Amino acid sequence: MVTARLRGGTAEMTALDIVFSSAHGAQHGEAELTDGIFTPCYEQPSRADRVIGELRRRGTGGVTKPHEDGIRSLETVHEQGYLEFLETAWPRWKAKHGDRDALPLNWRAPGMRRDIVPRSIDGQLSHYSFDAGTPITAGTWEAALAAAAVAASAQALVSAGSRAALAVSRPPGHHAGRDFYGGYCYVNTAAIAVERAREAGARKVAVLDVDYHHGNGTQAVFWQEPAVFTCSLHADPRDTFPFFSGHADETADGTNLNIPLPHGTDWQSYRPGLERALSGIAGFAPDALVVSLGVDTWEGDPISHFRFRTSDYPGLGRAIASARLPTTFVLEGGYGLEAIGANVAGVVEGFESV
Ligand code: SP5
Ligand code: ZN
Repeated sequence: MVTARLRGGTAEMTALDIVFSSAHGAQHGEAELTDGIFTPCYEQPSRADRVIGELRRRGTGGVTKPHEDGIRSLETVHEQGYLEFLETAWPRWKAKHGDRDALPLNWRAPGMRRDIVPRSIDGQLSHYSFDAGTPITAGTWEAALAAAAVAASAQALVSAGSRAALAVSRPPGHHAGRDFYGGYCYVNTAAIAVERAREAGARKVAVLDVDYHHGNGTQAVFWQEPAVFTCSLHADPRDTFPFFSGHADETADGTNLNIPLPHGTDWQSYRPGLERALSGIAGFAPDALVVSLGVDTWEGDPISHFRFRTSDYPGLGRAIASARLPTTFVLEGGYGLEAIGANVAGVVEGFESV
């Protein structure tokens, strides 16, 4: 059974458990389609390398390699047919089209068939994806397996009694559903952490998603699961990707809370929404918390429109710590390479300071 470790009034300087695998580097996409052109992928290996480099430089926590099995972790969240697709997509694509990244070209319109899984790799890319920003590459499966193992391992450490852990996992996960990928995400690492917590005895788990984008995949995975409360603060999907999910009226009978915010939101204007989210979580009274930690809320992020400063992130971490729950942070977005390390470190150091 997971129990919140109660802390006294004094700051307790237990180092954070950090889990990292260099296998994330196997996912190295060439280009995504954005603004009408192919642009080098924003989601690139240097992101996680910068984060782990900064955490090591600061000595924020002890870094370990994953000790949980990637496949087994994936099977707790994703459909078997989807996993088989993901594992075989690259060799099938390469045999047909050569050694360049696999991207889909079309998607179903309303009224078209959902019940038919196409036979061809091209049709399957269309069937299982929802955007043209998420290339399948030679290393996608290896990296996705590693990301799953990293997230499950971080949660396993928390479920075993650690106060908090950080999964420095890549590629990110919160846009991926049980049987779809998109938004730079192939497997849902936060959902994997949730299921790992439940395996260890947590009866109720909350997810707090602070990435700039709505966590549509996580919301979809747990939409019909009353034991998991999902909550996301994000840029209003009327303006921003993923557009078709993340609106305030998506409540799942009270087990989902979306807080859409306007472009230009800064830390001060974010705080009331965060308080609402934390109240929602407190009302749900979970045994554990999983945080989808995206730092694409940073003012210099190349694809986003919030205005967090690097000096704001420790305050975000302190606010999350006020939930007084065993907490697993899973890395999501954040594309400003010069600040991604400092911003992630700021959150977890702020958390640890409470
Ligand atoms: C995990 C995560 O943060 N995924 C984000 C996926 C966003 N995909 C759409 C990005 C569109 C960016 N277009 C702006 C380019 C700047 N000119
Ligand atoms: Zn994002």
